[in-house]
Amino acid sequence: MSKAIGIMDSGVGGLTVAKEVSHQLPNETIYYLGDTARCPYGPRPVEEVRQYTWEMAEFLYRQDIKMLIIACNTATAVALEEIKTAFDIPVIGVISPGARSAIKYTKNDTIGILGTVGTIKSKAYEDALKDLRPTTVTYPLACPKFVPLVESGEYNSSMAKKIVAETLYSLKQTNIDTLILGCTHYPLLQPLIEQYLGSGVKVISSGDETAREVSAILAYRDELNSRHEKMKNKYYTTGSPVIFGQVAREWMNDQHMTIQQIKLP
Ligand code: I24
Ligand code: DGL
Repeated sequence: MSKAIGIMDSGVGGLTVAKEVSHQLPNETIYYLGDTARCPYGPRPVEEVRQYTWEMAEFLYRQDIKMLIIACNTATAVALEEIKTAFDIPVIGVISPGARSAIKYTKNDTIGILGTVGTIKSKAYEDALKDLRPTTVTYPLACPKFVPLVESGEYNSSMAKKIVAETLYSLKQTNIDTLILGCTHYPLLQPLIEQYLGSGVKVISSGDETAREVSAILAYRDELNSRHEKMKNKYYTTGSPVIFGQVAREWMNDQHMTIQQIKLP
């Protein structure tokens, strides 16, 4: 089925999920929407995030997609359940795939969770983990400095190393053997996070795990594209298409992308 897969995020961070989807499913067309004009969502009140997430979902649904991925952890935490029930296409978020993968890896049932203030406050990861295994011990930690750090482009600097160490100091004192990166931006800090916590902690990127689920869902529904059905990927942004394009082109290395600025709602 030649329809596109819709992927939405508060900004450019969800491109980490889009890249993984396009890598695993090269025949698929992606329509990506980044609400860069209103990014970040992480520090915003729940009601605001819910409203914005609905607006994004309705926009992409109108572009005739076959499946919707909420790539933003903060948006997934507050709005996935209600959006899922409202649409007649599969809608998936990034939290369940990340939680399932963590449960698979942990040996001592002790799992750390990193996310924005909104994601951590919602307790969505803790709920997902406890649903899967009620005895799981969780250590949730909001990391409000990480998104600005990655967006400054300094995610490999000595300053980044220092911020990672300061932020994760308390977590290093625990006996977690698995850590969920519950935010689109954190995979860019993964090398520093792994270095600081050491090889005893398995680090899991929720976005990567989500991409793995997409092919399973489309295969089950017999809706995967055949080789000739791939169309040009489209990128929609609520902010500057020029700045969006700079990050998206470098990250996706997609020769044929079209970028269009849109207004929500
Ligand atoms: N990375 C992110 N956001 C930015 C950035 C970045 N600028 C440089 N790099 N800017 O997120 C956010 C603000 N903009 C976004 C575009 O619209 C207007 C507002 C992480 C992106 C993860 C895919 C560094 C950088 C880059 C290319 C790829 C990856 C990356 F330039 F981290
Ligand atoms: N996309 C957000 C998330 O995964 C991070 C950026 C933001 O705060 O909007 O939670």
